Amino acid sequence: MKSAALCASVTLSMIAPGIAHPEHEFMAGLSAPSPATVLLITGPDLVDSWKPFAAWKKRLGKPVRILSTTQISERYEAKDLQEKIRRCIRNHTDHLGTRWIILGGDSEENGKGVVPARDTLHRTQSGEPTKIPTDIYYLSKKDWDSDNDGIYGEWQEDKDSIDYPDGDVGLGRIPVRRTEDVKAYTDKVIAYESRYPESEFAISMAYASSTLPLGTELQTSWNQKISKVLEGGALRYFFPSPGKGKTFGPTEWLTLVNSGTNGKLHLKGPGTHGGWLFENSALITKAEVSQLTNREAYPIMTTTSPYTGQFDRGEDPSIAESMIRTPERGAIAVVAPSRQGPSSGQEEILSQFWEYGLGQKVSAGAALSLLKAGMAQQATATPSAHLLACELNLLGDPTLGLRGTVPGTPTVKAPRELPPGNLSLIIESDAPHSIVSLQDDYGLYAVTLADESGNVVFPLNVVEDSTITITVSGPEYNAVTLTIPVR
Ligand SMILES: [Ca+2]
Ligand SMILES: [Ca+2]
Repeated sequence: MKSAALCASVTLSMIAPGIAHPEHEFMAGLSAPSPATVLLITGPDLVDSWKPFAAWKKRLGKPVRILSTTQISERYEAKDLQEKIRRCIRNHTDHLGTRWIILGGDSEENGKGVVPARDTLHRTQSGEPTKIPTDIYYLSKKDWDSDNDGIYGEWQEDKDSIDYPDGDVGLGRIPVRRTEDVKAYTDKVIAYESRYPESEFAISMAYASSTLPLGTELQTSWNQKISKVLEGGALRYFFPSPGKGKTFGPTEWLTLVNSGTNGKLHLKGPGTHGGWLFENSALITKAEVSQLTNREAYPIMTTTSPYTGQFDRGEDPSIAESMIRTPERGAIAVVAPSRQGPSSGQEEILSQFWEYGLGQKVSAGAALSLLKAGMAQQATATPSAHLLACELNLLGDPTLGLRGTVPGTPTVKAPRELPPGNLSLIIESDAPHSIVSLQDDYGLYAVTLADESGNVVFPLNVVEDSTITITVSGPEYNAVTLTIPVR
């Protein structure tokens, strides 16, 4: 069977107005053997499990290359797996047009787990040496071990070989262990990108504090920052205020998430690996997460609560992992510290995640990278800022947009069927500037942007008895797919 061909002009003439981190940058890698906008690294046993996720992302204009740690280990020369992974990632970001890195597996201490983290050396506030899983190492141009002693990220000895993300590439870890975890997370991503609530959910943010009243100064500061980037939206505060008889405990927290009204959550307060801590030692743990009922209304969360994002422990899951892994409930992505987290003076750091993600409309992964790029100067100067840059992680899909507007579901018109041969396929929608992808059964693939009327023309050669699949998507839309038989 002859495979279908596309006119080159379609794929080469694309523009991406107003998108700071364009979905289409993989086209820069056209000369590469296999352009991969997204590189997903996982364990050999989970490669097949990730394929439906990759197929979904491809429809949305983000082709995914899946590589297993075994393949990377075989193809790259370096002294250990983590260094091979770093070199593989740099090869993809420097030469193959890759814009997002997904670490598609959990990590455990001492270089174990599905996708092991690189542990780097730090000192705690009391001066004790401590190792921290450092996923930004994987974006680094350098190897974090100047003195070549196998101890990475030493403050003095390795200083010359430590660097920070520049904001161009987004990275996230989806800390799954089993096929069921991958399936559950894939289902949540598809819901987030195609069935996102068409309500105030997108533009409502809740800022919750589990044990302390929030000061007016902090509220004013967040109001100023968030109101600039969440147009027409609302920021609401939740905290206990005993003087006014107001409580905010696990019950209120569950109600908050279950209400399906706040698509963005920030949580402040004490925490542990296993849960968020409230007054009177009450906890939100994995057990409470399993009782949530927020099906298909999955928020993006940031939290400054210590250890809630400690993905690398043998004991599993941490509370942030429960939030993203639990099927049909919880969150779609969580930015959380893997260790102590920000001091009270640094508490506002995560407001920048929202400012970048909503203000510059970049993906979750790029928003965290930009935040860290902004920290670089301080991190180079002070160990505590360096530690913070290493311990804040995005757990979840880094390619996701933060959804700063109420999305709509496009109405898409296309021919019911097509005759084989050369033709101009016209797709009409009510979705201006949407991302339109086209695929057939034989590997044909093109992505383009709809014009301001929502229309696209694909000049192509279609093959008899095949099926053309069209998907219309975008940051302001719920993705719609239709299929056109060729007869
Ligand atoms: Ca060293
Ligand atoms: Ca874990």
